[in-house]
Order: sequence, then structure tokens, then C-alpha cells
Amino acid sequence: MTTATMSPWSRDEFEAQLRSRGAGYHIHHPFNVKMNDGLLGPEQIRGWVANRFYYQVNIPQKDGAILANCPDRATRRRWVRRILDHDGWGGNEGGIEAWVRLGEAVGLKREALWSQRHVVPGVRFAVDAYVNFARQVPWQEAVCSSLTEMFAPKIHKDRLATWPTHYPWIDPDGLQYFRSRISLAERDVEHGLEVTLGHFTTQVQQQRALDILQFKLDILWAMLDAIEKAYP
Ligand code: AHQ
Repeated sequence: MTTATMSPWSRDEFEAQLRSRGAGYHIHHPFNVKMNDGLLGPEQIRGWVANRFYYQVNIPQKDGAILANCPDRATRRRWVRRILDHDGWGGNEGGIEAWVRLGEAVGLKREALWSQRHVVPGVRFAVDAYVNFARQVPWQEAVCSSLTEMFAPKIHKDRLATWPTHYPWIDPDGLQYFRSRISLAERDVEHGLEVTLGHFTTQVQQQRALDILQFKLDILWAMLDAIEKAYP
């Protein structure tokens, strides 16, 4: 039996298949395990924050690429919230500013983050691959790639639970970004799953969705590989 001749999974089974890929999520990366176990020093934490800032500031451009490729007004009305969540709007400073506050809490200057001088090549390549993917593929495929956030609430909760104990030198106010993402990730995943489960309906398409999710898992994993190597 080839994939082309197999019958597609039901929506529930397809979602279960997507969620099973959580085994490869960067929560399991040795660098993240060390982080949660309190085994990282200040330089390693600062290196991670400065490099992840490059990911954070690129998310709005990734989401803007999805909007640009999406002809459906109802989808765009929902998806646009992601840009505002990061860039902020009105009195809400947004997630990028919250990440700058995280940077200051771990001892990085605002200018050091925005200069991007700490960003290592492997992180830059992985993040740029994500933004370019979103620009070039059908918008539903880019939506599918955001589903690594199915596994994000746990990783944020782990940081909130472990950093105050393991890294008492970090001002707890700096952890606000992690607090803010838990409900936003859950909201985002609800929409992302709705699009993905509705769009990828044949077995071949469902396999494509799993391959897309694996591509994004590899992006997150490769970022930590590069950070781990740069900050031994
Ligand atoms: O802070 C994160 C974030 O805003 C997003 C947006 C989303 C996407 O569109 O791909 N993914 C994502 C993620 C964020 N934080 C990561 C972390 O480990 O703190 C997790 C990451 C994700 O799971 O994709």
C-alpha cells in the first residue's frame, strides 16, 4: 500500500498524529533540559535570550507573509491578531517589548538585543528559513508550520516554574512574556488546527502536513543546537 492509496485519517486521528510529533519538540533538547534543571550559567541564559530575540522579531514578518498570501478576509481578521500580539497596539507594548524586558532582566541592554550582534549563524539561518517558507508556500501550509505551538504552553509553564528557583538573579518581572504566551498559544493553536484539519484532507496531504510540522520542529531544534554550541 502506498500513501497515495491509503484512506485519509479522521480529523481526530490526524490531530493525534500531529500531536504525536511533540516527541521532537525542543522542550526535549539537551539545552532546554539543562535550562529547566538550573544547569545554565548567566552567559548561556543571556545567549539564549539574545538569539531567541531574532526569532521573536521575525514572527510578525512571518505572519505578515501569511496574511499577504491569504485571500480570505475571515481568516485574515483572526490571523492579524498574531502580529499585534508581538508588535503591540495602542497602550499594549506587545511581546517583542516583553522579550526586551526579559533581556534586561537577564542583564542584556536593549541595544544589545536590537543590534542582533549576538545572533549566531545557525539561528539566523533557521529563522530566515522559517520566514522564507511562509513567504513561498500556500498560506495553509505556513499556518500548519505554526502548530509547534501545540507544545508551547508546557515549555512556558516550565520556565515560570523553574527559573525563579534556579535563576534567582533574574528579576521575575522579566518572565511576563512566558506568562502572556500561554493563553495566546492556546488561542493560536485553536485557529491553526482548524485550518490544518480542514485543508489537508487526503492521505498524501496529511503526510505533507506532518512533513511541514517536522520542518518547523527542526527549525526550533537547530536553533538550540547553534545556541548550545555557541555558549558551551
Ligand atoms: O514565543 C513564541 C511565539 O510567539 C511563537 C509563534 C509561533 C509561530 O507562529 O510559529 N511559535 C512560537 C513559539 C514561541 N515560543 C517558543 C518557545 O520555546 O518559547 C515556542 C515557539 C513554537 O512552539 O513555535
